[in-house]
Amino acid sequence: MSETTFDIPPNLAKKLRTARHVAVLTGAGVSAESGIPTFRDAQTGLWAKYDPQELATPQAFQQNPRLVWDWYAWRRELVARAAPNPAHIALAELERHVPQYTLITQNVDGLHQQAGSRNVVELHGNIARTKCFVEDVVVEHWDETSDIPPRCPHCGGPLRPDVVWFGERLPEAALLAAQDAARHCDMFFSIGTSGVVEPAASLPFMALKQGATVVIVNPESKPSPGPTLYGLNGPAGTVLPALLRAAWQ
Ligand code: BV8
Repeated sequence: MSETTFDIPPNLAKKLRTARHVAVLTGAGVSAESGIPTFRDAQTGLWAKYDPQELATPQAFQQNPRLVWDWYAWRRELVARAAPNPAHIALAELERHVPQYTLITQNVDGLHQQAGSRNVVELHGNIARTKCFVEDVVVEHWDETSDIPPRCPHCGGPLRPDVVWFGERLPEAALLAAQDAARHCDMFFSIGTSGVVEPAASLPFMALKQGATVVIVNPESKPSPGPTLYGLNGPAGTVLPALLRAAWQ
């Protein structure tokens, strides 16, 4: 089967080969080729009529906890059936080539860790973790009753996914680590994100401002030839393996 290739600008490959500190920000587009719909894709099937920005909020959970719990249960099912794709695998391999590497993700699917990435900064939490809505502590075991959402075994409050909803603070340590990486890296990759949601969306600009080379990987990105801003407009599952081949083979 012919390997789908992508033309990587030679000077970009050279920059990556000699980079000291690489930071990467990923969004839903990196998991699209694993079969997980992005936020911009219409939510499929049962959920087509809901807007994620409406459901991923504390208000929606308080108004209709069952609906929000069921939406996440559906997404957890999708994630459980998904496997890392060549984009996740290339990003795990990149970590082995670069002296200092920070992988920052907006995704909550845990696929970067499944692909072997070690230093992963989860800005928006992880759908596989569950926490108490009242005590805000992670809960690992609870009695499966007819209650939906299930109840916290400590206080009886409703359980919720351990993800950051709109209007909620990001985990302090994760945000600080991401901003520190953006401020000190010499290359910053923004991969598979529409760059709308703050404060993640500001990270590439922080990197550009301090003189890092910024590379946008997105089928919708405008191609741009560098030298400090590159647009590689193709799917991450094709572009990233081609980038690693160009730099190290
Ligand atoms: C906060 C977890 C403050 C839950 C998510 C400043 C200005 C304006 C608004 C704000 C602001 N500051 C804060 C806000 C409000 C809000 C916000 O940003 N709103 C937006 C809508 C304007 N931000 C917040 O509320 C944040 N909290 O700031 O708190 C605060 C301070 C003090 C006290 C209290 C509060 C919290 C934001 C986190 C929300 N949680 N996720 C869950 O998953 O259910 S956000 C969620 O949506 C994702 O995590 C992600 O961040 C975002 C979706 O974006 P993408 O990942 O980019 O996905 P998208 O579908 O949009 O795009 C996919 C891209 O991939 C596309 O470009 C496509 O072309 C591309 N693509 C497709 N296929 C491929 C591909 N690319 C490569 N390869 C492919 N194959």
